Amino acid sequence: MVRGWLVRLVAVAGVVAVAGCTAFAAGGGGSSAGGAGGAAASGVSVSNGGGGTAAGRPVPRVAAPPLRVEEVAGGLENPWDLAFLPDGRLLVTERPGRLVLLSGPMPGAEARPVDADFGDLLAKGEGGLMGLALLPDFAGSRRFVTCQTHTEGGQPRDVRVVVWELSPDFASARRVRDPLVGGLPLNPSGRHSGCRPALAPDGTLLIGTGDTARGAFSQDRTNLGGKVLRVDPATGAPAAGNPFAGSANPNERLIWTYGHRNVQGVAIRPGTDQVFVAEQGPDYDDEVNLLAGGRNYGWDPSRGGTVGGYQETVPMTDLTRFPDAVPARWSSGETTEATAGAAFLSGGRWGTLEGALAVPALKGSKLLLMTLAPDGTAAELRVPAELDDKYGRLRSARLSPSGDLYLTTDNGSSDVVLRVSAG
Ligand SMILES: [Ca+2]
Repeated sequence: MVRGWLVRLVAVAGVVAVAGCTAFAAGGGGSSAGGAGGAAASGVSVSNGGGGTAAGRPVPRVAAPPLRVEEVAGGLENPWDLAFLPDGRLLVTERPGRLVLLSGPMPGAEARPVDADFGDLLAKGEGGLMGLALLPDFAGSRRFVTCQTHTEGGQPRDVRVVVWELSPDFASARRVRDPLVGGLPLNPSGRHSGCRPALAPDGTLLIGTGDTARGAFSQDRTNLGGKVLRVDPATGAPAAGNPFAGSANPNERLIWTYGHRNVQGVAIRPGTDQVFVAEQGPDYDDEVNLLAGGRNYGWDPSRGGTVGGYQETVPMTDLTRFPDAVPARWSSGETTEATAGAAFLSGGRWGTLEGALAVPALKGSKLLLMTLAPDGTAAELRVPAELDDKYGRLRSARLSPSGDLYLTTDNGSSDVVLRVSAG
């Protein structure tokens, strides 16, 4: 992993050529959780281990304002994603293959199962029932999409996006289009299955996918793994304006961006058309990326097809092999947090955090709050004490219509949905 980190450093230095590179190369080790007190007042960097890097420079880790964190519902098992229904109820996916309805958005909400058939699901490792998004016409159609694994004859087949319709009494859901988008690769182990859907302001459906821990998939534009796809949510067809719309290959026509490792967070910056994704690095360099259609994000564990297997010592953004690859807007540096979701804070009540990108972390068991420059580069990082190693692994982040942040934990059998609001 150290070798990979150094390779990445050299690659970044070669292109960005920032004097600060030396400083953060030497920085290392140092502050883990907490310890941002003095630095917060002066606004100076703690260390690379504190705030990660952006544009080749350390990101200052500064103190976070107080937040209120409440448990909305508990007793859940690996809740992977959630969505806010128009009447205030919440729909939650559990990775083993269950849909759950929460009676409301506040603490004390009742959790009830929604009857739905997940008999074809492969619930294994990181795979199963994953991301969830309501379709724009949900109020009338009651339709939503999920990302889920699929088996045929008991054999792992693919990851697919399925359209469901919720019954009028909220008690059941049935598939109305299966798949809307299919053929995303699936590793029988479930590893790196992605998969996050998100509706963009232009009405298209974005789908962040995983490379399934296969070396060649991310750079192969005929393969749907390690990509962000952009489709028409009504048909599953390539969205108008996709960068490879003229390709003879039907998979390539679905692609918005490629060269990703395992995209699990997709968030649109309020008031803009900027789409940010969070993906996990191997033992270094979790990334937050700003998407640009048609661009390569530089992950290639096959080293240009010169090696077999899955060589995770390559850089998360290999600017030597791919000089045109897009550097990350934020990188965790020499350690990883396992960034697993993304949502922007908005609504007017967040004070200094208004507009920040919230990124929950699994391994890091914390919430990262990033202030971004207009070009998306991370400018400051905050880790609120209320969400630093207090609830275990944090999976997903979604902003409610009222502007509160909802998180899911991902610890196993006694998981919770959290409501986070300005303190
Ligand atoms: Ca990258």
